[in-house]
Amino acid sequence: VRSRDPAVLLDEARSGDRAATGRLISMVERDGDARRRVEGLTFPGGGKLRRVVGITGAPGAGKSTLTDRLVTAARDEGHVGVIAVDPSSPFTGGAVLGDRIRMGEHTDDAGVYIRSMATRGHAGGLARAVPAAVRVLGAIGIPTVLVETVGVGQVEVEIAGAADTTVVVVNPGWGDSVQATKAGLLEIADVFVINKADRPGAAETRRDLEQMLDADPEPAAWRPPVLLATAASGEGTGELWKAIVDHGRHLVDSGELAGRRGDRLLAELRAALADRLVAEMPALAGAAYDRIVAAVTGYELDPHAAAGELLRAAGVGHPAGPTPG
Ligand SMILES: Nc1nc2c(ncn2[C@@H]2O[C@H](COP(=O)(O)OP(=O)(O)O)[C@@H](O)[C@H]2O)c(=O)[nH]1
Ligand SMILES: [Mg+2]
Repeated sequence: VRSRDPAVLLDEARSGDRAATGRLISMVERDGDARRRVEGLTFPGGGKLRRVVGITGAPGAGKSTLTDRLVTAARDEGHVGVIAVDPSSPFTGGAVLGDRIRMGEHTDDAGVYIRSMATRGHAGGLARAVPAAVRVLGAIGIPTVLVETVGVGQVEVEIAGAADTTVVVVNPGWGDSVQATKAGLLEIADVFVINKADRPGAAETRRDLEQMLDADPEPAAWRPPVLLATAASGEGTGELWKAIVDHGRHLVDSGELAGRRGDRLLAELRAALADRLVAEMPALAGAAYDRIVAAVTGYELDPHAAAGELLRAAGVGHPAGPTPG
């Protein structure tokens, strides 16, 4: 029986044992001690990632087909990891097979690690597990990670935003009906790609997107290029990879890479702190805990004020104020 010790698994994963890699990622998917140990072991190594690319867009836009093409392009630089968070992804068609997800020609390539991650319970957990899983891949020596997500919900956009470079995939005709989604995706896009350019309307969609970028009142130093691609045939996908590499160079040269990664780590720190405070508050606040919770559920005290009371009761808030009841 294989050891479940994360340190042993990490050694095995580093020497190319994909099953061990899968075990480590399964550990970070589940909350608990094992996850914290894996995080502790993989954190420094996870910082060595050269490139984390998010590929996001509506279901059916062609994200998986594009990702498959990008893996081929990225292989020139070394090993590649793929994390597919898209539940509609064909990668996940073999979910019962666990990690052994079918992905075109790459299945037999030992330099490509493909993994699907599903929303287990609440989607918020996934937003935390994905960056941890990406760090596992970095820590075992994979320099390039592609993360496919459906860019619809807030959490998905959050996950997509956890990449260094975010590619937003749209199709010809996109934008006619999705005004609301547009704004959110515009905000996170470093590169736009209009996939299925073999269909009519690609040029119009490109013009539409360029106009929206022109209208940006505060244009950033990097203007997202708007590319056309036909993932099905591979046309335009080499240019897409080149745009990703260009953006990566911009991030390094401008110092923005360190800034973005730092911001993300701070967000993780805040989330972890909030989790721990919530979990440990009953013990910290002692007898006051139940009383304050009852005051909230009884409509006597608003949740914000109650949070302040709890911090005071725990001895970590501002000096004592009046407590309810
Ligand atoms: N016509 C056309 N179809 C494509 C293209 N790229 C992908 N598709 C098809 O679009 C469908 C959805 O693709 P998929 O990659 O699974 O999209 P995802 O849901 O965004 O991951 C599949 O049937 C693909 O074969 C393309 O460039 N042109
Ligand atoms: Mg997909």
